[in-house]
Amino acid sequence: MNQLAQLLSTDARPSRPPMARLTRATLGMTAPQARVPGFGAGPLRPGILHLGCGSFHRAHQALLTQRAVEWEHSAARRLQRSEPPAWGIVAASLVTRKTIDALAAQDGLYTLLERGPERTHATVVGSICELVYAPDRPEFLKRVFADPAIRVVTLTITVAGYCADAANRLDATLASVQHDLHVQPSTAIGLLVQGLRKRWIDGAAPPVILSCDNLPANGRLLRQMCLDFAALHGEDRLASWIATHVQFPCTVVDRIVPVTSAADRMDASASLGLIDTVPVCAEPFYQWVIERFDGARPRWDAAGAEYVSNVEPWEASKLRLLNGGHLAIASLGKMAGCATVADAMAVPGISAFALRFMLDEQKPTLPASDHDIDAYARQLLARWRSRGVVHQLDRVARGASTKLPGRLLASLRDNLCAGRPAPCTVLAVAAWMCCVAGRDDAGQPVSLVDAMCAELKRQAADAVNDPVQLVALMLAQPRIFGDDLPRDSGLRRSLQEAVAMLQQQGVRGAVAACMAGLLP
Ligand code: CS2
Repeated sequence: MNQLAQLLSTDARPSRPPMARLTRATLGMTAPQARVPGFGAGPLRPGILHLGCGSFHRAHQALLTQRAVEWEHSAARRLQRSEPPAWGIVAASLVTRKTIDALAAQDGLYTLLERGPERTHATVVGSICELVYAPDRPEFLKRVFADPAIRVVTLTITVAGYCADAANRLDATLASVQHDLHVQPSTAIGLLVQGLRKRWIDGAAPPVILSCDNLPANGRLLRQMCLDFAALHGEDRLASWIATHVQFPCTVVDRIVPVTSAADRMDASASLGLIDTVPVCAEPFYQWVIERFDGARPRWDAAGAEYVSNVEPWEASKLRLLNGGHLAIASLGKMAGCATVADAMAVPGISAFALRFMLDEQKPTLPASDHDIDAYARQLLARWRSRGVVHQLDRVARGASTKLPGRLLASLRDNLCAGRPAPCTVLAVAAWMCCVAGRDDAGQPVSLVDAMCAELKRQAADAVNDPVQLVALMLAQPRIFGDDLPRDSGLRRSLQEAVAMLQQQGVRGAVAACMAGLLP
């Protein structure tokens, strides 16, 4: 029996009463060192629908919503105003039911462990007021969407959830999109259009749709996907209503949120004095930059979010330095046999490599702004090196083929066009290719969860020792490399050299060669 199961078990410690489960009824029993929602134990009235109830949402938007609502409640008390607006979150999961069921057993409550280098703070988050596993309750989800009380719909559905093709249009060749169009909606895009259609028919105001995924121009992309879906469904008038009336602000979200481990579950339960089977943990840092929009919204700004007129400078530095850096570190780190980001950062040469990648190759591709990119890059090194959170490389590398275009290849293109060499980026892309081929420096298998490239992995395994064939196979994937990069013979050669260097010298040797200017 594992430790948590022992805590849950009634007969494991007969002399002590078993620990109770975290619920709204037991919230008052929480140990004093844990913060609890400042608005009391009862569920908030719904105001937000969230699609994609993963740990990132729970460590980020759900926490900031809690803080915003706490702020609104205390302002209302201070000013002796009536009850503040309702901003409870109806959290829907579209693909997995496990977390939803576990959260439902805790009335939507869970612990957020914020792990700094020295201390961990535990906060019970209570902003989720209802939970739904969408495939089980499609009618309920429709009713929630149609409810005018829902003024904002937020999304964290991962890059793949947008169903976009290489040209950033809805990929109608996907089976999920075909199913949505001809049977019934189950993707986020299909569900959004279904919900918006109902508001349109009802003559009701639409909610604001807020993408919180790490994608370039995430709001504009989401809008395009919805317009394409409505058009493909033969609903041009709906598409034009969406185009005119629905706001899709762009956002930039940032917080490192590792996979919750058994130790986190034990820690959360120990700091609460109550069993919590679904805590989340995160680094202390968080950032949320939101393009200004009209209409009601929670006071997320009082909780640390920023409303700005143009998110582009934040977006570019976040995607290219943080997420691009992460992907580079994950690909090299996995090849070096490391398990976590902090482990990879400890491999000789990787820290200096990461800094050069950010300052020499990513920074020149960023739009002009007054952001201090050098300070940002150094702060990132500290965040990546921190052993406060255990951030698994497997998680960063998950779905890498969908992350590569926005995080590494966009800047590579910019650098190629400007005639600037980008050896660190080339080495990072080569390391990803070697990961797909499936053997690390020690000849051990590399695990890479990437639903979009299962077939590619099978083919790459045959090319594991042949740089020319491996690079050719990879570049022949237009979904990842478009049709311009494969035509660049200089890039092809650079990638072949980098792959060969990784195969002969391993990650340490290849990174050293790159830093010494020996890789193109
Ligand atoms: C990571 C991100 O897994 C990944 O792709 O780069 O999840 C990263 O941790 C977050 O964007 C940090 O805000």
